[in-house]
Order: sequence, then C-alpha cells, then structure tokens
Amino acid sequence: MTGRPTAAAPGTSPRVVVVGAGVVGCSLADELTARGWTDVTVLEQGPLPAPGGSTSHAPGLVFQTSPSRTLSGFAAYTVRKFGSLSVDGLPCFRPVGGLELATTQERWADLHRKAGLAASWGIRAELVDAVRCKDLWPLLDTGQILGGLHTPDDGLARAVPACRAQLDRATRRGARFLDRHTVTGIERAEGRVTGVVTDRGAFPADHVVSAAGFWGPVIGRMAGVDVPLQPLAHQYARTRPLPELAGANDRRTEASRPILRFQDRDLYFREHTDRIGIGSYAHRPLPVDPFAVPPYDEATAEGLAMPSSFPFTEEDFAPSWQDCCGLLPALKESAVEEGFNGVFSFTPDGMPLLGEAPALGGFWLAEAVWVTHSAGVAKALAEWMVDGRPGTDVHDCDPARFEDAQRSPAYVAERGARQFAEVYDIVHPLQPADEPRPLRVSPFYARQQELGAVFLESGGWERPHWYEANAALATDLDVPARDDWSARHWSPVAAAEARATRERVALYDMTPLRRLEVAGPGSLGFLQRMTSNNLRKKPGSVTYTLLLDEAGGIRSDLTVARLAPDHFQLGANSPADLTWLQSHAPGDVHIREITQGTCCVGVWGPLARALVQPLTRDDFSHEAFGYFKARRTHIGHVPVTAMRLSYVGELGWELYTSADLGLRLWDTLWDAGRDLGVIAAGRSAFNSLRLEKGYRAWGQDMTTEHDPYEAGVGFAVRMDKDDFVGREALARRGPVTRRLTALLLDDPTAVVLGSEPVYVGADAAPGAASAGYVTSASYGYTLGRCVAYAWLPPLAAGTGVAIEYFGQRVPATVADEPLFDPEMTRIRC
Ligand code: FAD
Ligand code: THG
Repeated sequence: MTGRPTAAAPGTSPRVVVVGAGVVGCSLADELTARGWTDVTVLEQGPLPAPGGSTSHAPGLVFQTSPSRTLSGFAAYTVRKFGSLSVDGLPCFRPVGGLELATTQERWADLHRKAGLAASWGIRAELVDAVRCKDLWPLLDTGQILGGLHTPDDGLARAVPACRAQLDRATRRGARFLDRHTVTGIERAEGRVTGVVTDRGAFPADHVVSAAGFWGPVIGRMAGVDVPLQPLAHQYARTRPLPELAGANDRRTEASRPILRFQDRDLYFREHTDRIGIGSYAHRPLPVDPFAVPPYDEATAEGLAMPSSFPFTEEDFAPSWQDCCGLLPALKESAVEEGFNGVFSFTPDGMPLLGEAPALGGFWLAEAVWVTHSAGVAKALAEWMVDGRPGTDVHDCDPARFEDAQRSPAYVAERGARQFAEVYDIVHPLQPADEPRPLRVSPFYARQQELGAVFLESGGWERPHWYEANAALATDLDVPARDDWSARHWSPVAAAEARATRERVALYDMTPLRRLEVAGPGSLGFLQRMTSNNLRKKPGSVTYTLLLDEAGGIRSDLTVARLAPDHFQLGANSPADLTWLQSHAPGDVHIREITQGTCCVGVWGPLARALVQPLTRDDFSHEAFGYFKARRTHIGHVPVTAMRLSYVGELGWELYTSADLGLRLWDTLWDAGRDLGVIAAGRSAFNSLRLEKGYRAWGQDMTTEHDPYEAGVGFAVRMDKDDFVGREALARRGPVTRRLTALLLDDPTAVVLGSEPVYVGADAAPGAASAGYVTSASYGYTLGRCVAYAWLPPLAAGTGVAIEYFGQRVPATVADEPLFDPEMTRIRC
C-alpha cells in the first residue's frame, strides 16, 4: 500500500487473494489474519496439504546466520514461531542445533568470521574443535576436520506440518484455502489489481500476493510484472537405513543430531530416523523453465512424485557420494536409496523478492523465500500490507532494488545460476560477479581503462576501485600490510589516491549516483512534504535532506538542487526512491530518472578551484559560488550543471552533463589538471574519505529502522517548516537508546570491514552478547587509523570497546565526530 489508497471501504477488511499454499502462502495467511485482515483466500493449484511445490519436499534445515542481518532476523522469527506451533502433539521446529565443518584453513577462518556475524545479529554460536564435532556427530571421521561452528538454536523446520498449523489457525480466523484452483489470470484496472481468475472461477481482490514459489515468473507475467528469479534443481538423496543409527532417533521426531554442513564439498546432511539425508550443491546448475513445469496431475501421472521434483540424475551425484563416504565412513557400507532433483528459486543477488510491485498497485511478491526465512518474510509482508510499512528494514529484499538492466531473462538466468554455484562458497563482501560484464559503463570508461582501473560491479555499473596508473604514487607511502581477507579487492594505491585528493585534486566518476528530476508547478510543495529539510530556498541552492517514512525511519538521504523555481535535481540512493516518490506525487509533479543519459564527475581537492576556474567564464570563487550552491555553466565546450558539494569532504564540485559530452568533459578536466597533478581516483579512496568525514551511506549505516537523531543526521530535519512525512512520529519519539557511533581502531595497522560485533567493557567474555555491530569501516589514510561506524548504546567519547575480527578482539575507542576537519575549513573556503 505504498501510499496508494486501497480499494476496500474503511473499517472493512480488504479482500486478499494469496496465490500458492506453500510455506510462504500459509505463513502469510496466518500473519494477515492475526492482524485482523480476515478476508483472505489462498488459491492453490495442487492438492492440500502437500500441493507439490518446493515446500512439499523441503528437508527443512534452518541455519539462521547469514551475512544479511535482514535474513538472519527472518530466520530467527521462523525458529521462534515454528517452535511454538505443533501438529498432532509434535512441534513444527526441532532445535537439534547446527554444525558447520571446516576442512580447510580458509573455511576455518571463515567460520570465525561467521561466529562474528552470529554475534552481531544476536544468534548463539560457538567455535568447537574436532573432538567436540565428533561428540555432536559420532559418525564423523575427524581426520580431515579442523573445527566447526556449533549453533545450538538452529535446527529442523517441519515444513508441511508448519503449513498445516498455520493454515488451521488462519482458517479459524476466517481465511479460506481452496486447493485445486489454478490461477490463470490477474485482473487489473487503472494501475491496480482487481482480482484473480482461476480454472474454477474468478475471485475479486483488493490485494493479490504471489507466493507461488518458483512459479513466480508465471504469475508475474499474468500481471505484467517482472519477477526476476531463476528456478534451479538441487539434488537431495536419502541413504538406506544405517545400522549405526538403529534406535538413535524417535520415529516421530526423526532427528536428534545437529543439522550438518560440509561446505568445502557443497554438501549438507540431516537425519531421517535411521537414514541420512544428503543435499548437494556440488553439481552443475540445472535450470528449470517455470513455464514448462507440468501441472500436478500430469506430473504424477508421468511418475514424478510432484511437479517440483524431477528424476534423480545419479551421474551428478556420484562425485559427492565419495565426499559423503569420506566424511561419514559408515556410508561406505550403505547406498543412496532414493533421490530427486528438487526445484527452487534463485534471484540475481540471492535475496528474496518481497514487496509491492512498483508497476501494479495491490500486487505483492513473496517469492524466492526459503523455509528458513518464511515466517519472518510473512510477518514483514503482513505488516507492510496492513500497517503500510514492514516492522524491520527490508530494502535489500524490495523487488524495486533491481535496475532495468538487471531484469533481462538472460541476466536473471546467469546470475541465478551463479548464486546456486556460490551457495556454500566463501564470498568476500566486495567480490564481483564475472558475468555479464561489462553491462553498464560511464562515458569515461575508455579513459578509466587506459588508466588501469580495477573495476568492481554494483547495480550493473562498472566502478573503478583504484587505478593502477597511480601505483607509482604509493611506493613511498607507509601503508600497513593487510591480512589476506582485508587485502582482497583492495590495493595500497587507494592510500595514494586518498592522499592526492586531500593534497591536490582528483577526478571521481559519480555517474552511477542516481539522479532524479522533479518538475512542475507542485514540485516545491511536494518535496517539502516528502522530505525533512527546508527546501524553500532560492533557485541555485542545494539542500541535504531525508526521505522519512511515516514512523520517522530513514528511507533515503538526498541532495536536492533547486535549479529553477519549479525544477529540482535530486541525488538519490536506491531505485526504490523513484518508486516511492512517484507513488506519492500529485498530478502536477513530474518525476523521472535521468541517471541514464547523463553523467557526473566529482572534482575534489584543495586545487579543485585552480583546476576548474580557468575553464569557465563564471566566477567560481567562494564568495560568488558558495558551498551547497548549484548553477548552469560551461566547462570549455561542455554545458554542465555544477554543484558545490563533496562526499569526500574537500573543496570542489560535482559536474553533470549529458552522456554524449561526458568524454569531452573528462578530457577537458584532465588536460587542465595536468600541471596541478590531477589524478583519477576510485571508490576505495572515496569510501575512506567519506568515513573520515563522517558521511553516512544509506542502506549500510542507516535504514528505515533508524531515526535521524540516532543516526546523527538530525541536522537535516527542520521541525519548524511545513508538515512532512515522518514529522509527527519524530515529535513523539522517546530518548535516544542507540547511536550510530564513530570508532577509531587503536592499533594503526588493524582493519575491520563491516558487520563485525562490537563488545563494550573489557571483560566481555567470548560468546557474550555483543553490544552492537559495525555498519561500515575503512582505513582512514589521513587519520592513520581504521574508522568504523557502529550501532551501539550511547557511549561517551573516549570509551574503549572491542571489535571482533576473525575471532580476535581488536581494541577501538569511541571518537567525537567528525573525525576529519570538524571546522569545515577545507570545504568552506
Ligand atoms: P512452494 O512451496 O513452491 O509453494 C508455491 C505454491 O504455489 C505451490 O504449492 C504451487 O502449486 C502453487 N502455485 C504455483 N502456481 C500456481 C497457480 N498458477 N495457481 C495456484 N497455485 C499455484 N529451504 C530451507 O530453508 N531449508 C532447506 O533445507 C531446504 N532444502 C531444500 C531442498 C530441496 C531439494 C529443495 C528443492 C528446496 C529446499 N529448500 C530449503 C527451499 C525451500 O523448499 C523453498 O524455498 C520453499 O519451500 C519455498 O516455499 P514457497 O511457499 O515460496 O513455494
Ligand atoms: N552527491 C549528491 N547526491 C547524493 C550523494 C552525493 N545523494 C545520495 C548521497 N550521496 C547522499 N549523502 C550525502 C551525505 C553527506 C553530504 C552529501 C550527500 C554532505 N553533507 C554535509 C555535511 O553533513 O556536513 C553538508 C550538510 C549540509 O550542509 O546540510 O555533503 O554524494 N549530489
């Protein structure tokens, strides 16, 4: 309901149709009816209670810890909820614990990192030695095991009973579950859904939720909505009964030993009474066309157990069987008794698709969701539908997160297959995909290549992280050596680029920065209402401001340049900013994205004025062109919009022009800067400089879960201006109980990267609950120390804390902000 009115009359429960009665559809019906939306119809093509989707055969392993805080939170809720549900006297979740094994040094190090992630997100986890691994799993051959990560609260979800428990409860509250109803069409009028057509009649609806699992793209096509997921088959096998397990498990509860992961061989295991179940991601990707999957009756008539289960391809499993026998020698005397290739969904970035489709009001997606995350996803979506926003930050699940260029079937297929292959890989947070690249490039790309740019990818864009052409500048710098992990996708050349920016001048490619144009007579009033700062200023002014939600949470931070009375240019963050603004805009306001077709270069450093002034007839002095001002001008032959601001905290301008003139702009600046020692600088230096200056990165440092005051951007809120979204909630807010806190690492050679747990109090024991977690971090080359921002309870400057990095406690100190140039002397000059 992102701002759009629902079609239901006030006081009545809107009519919701959910497509699919897998674990997601059943959870959602439960969560919606629990919130008073009782007019819920769940339509399912197969027969209940096991209609034949991915849920019907899911072995139900729930490992909660993930690099994503959002996903870990979803999983924790699933554990709590399923643990409280029971069917026929048996709980729907068995907390047998989880055990991840390391057989390589790299994995062992990674499990230390993972223990840190668990602590950051509040999940119990303990590193254990090989002996303890064998206590937990007596069938293990410990010969090759270096150690394990034991997570006592992980376990087995019983997916089909969990469906039944939630279905029964939702039914008691008024929901209907209609099986053997195949959805064949989605009805729409004036940009909203109005109903669903099935082979057995039509169902009018105010909201339709596609919880159709890997059939999502099929339902999406009926609604004219892209559902960027790729179904892939994944092998699951069960052994014959093992004498070693005879009597080990209760036939009803099936398992007692921890769910087990052997990621170095892409395998996982669980018990089925006296058999072992084995899942493998080791095989070649096996993509499935969701449009070609046979319906239930046809599939079962052809001998398939269900539509989502394809015949086991033994040759794909054979190498894994050897690995299984190596790990669990008892298997040498056994064999696979039955197996199948089960289908489920993979998205280009591995995250679910959760939220309202931007193009169709009232059409919601809850797709590409694991059993693990299902209850958490359902809760968030139900909150979003009923209250207008989810209770936790879900921006990285929003279907609007993908750019147009990331929605092609070819892209989704390639990236989906890669996600499959990487499920158990050790993936560095900066690690880029290999294909399809390059996809989006700025007009400066050719020059960047000539300068030896090392590109990483984000949002489809090629982004230089540093330039090998600057390597010579780094040779005389004393840059601390790094450990193997933090040295990946990094170079000491970044230090030289940061230094050149602080001492001379550098060009930064800002083309991927999302740009929106807002125009029309209602523009000022609209932007005043949508954002927190006061924009009622003369044309030519730029304002840093926030998009808040109704609860006062930070949806985005923007720069807004008033170029003419009714014409604004916005510097934005995610694609969701555009859809949010568009969904609220009155008829006399036109919003469009101008990122594509334009470009931007940041010219920053103490010599920026010396570089730019000779290229223009306009006066670029501080008096004539002040800080946070904008104007149209020419740089040589190139018409530009110049904005005097800098995310790196130095004197300079962002220069915008159309894409066709971009190369000319770059060359003009480059030639003019030669005598000044201009360099091109990349994202690695950029991130370091912005953290020294204390500038927050939306999505990483702050999200809708945070209000502006705790996030340290309260200066961008003007409570005394006209009313704006979120104002009321901010007026009612309580005292600040946590703060985005600047930390400086004490040891000048230490680094952390982000998502690490932070402990307060020197005596915090290993395994103790962390006080908070790092949001972003970078070495500060000017400060000579690593800077980390972290969410923590309010702490006085000077307080000592410890950040856990690969199991080591790294001392750090709470610092006053900003760490660099608090007087703004470098930027306002
Ligand atoms: P589904 O269960 O597929 O439900 C979607 C439903 O929509 C289906 O019942 C389908 O019939 C119905 N539908 C589709 N089209 C229509 C239509 N046109 N009209 C009406 N109804 C329609 N996850 C874990 O968390 N842990 C695990 O250990 C795990 N192991 C797995 C092992 C295997 C072998 C596989 C294949 C998957 C595994 N998964 C696991 C993933 C997990 O099973 C799925 O992600 C999850 O079950 C998806 O649930 P869902 O409700 O979204 O989809
Ligand atoms: N440039 C432009 N737009 C942007 C960004 C950008 N929009 C998205 C994102 N980046 C916004 N983030 C910031 C963060 C800080 C500043 C600018 C954009 C900044 N802040 C000053 C400060 O906090 O001292 C000025 C604040 C003020 O005067 O109100 O410069 O990089 N175009």
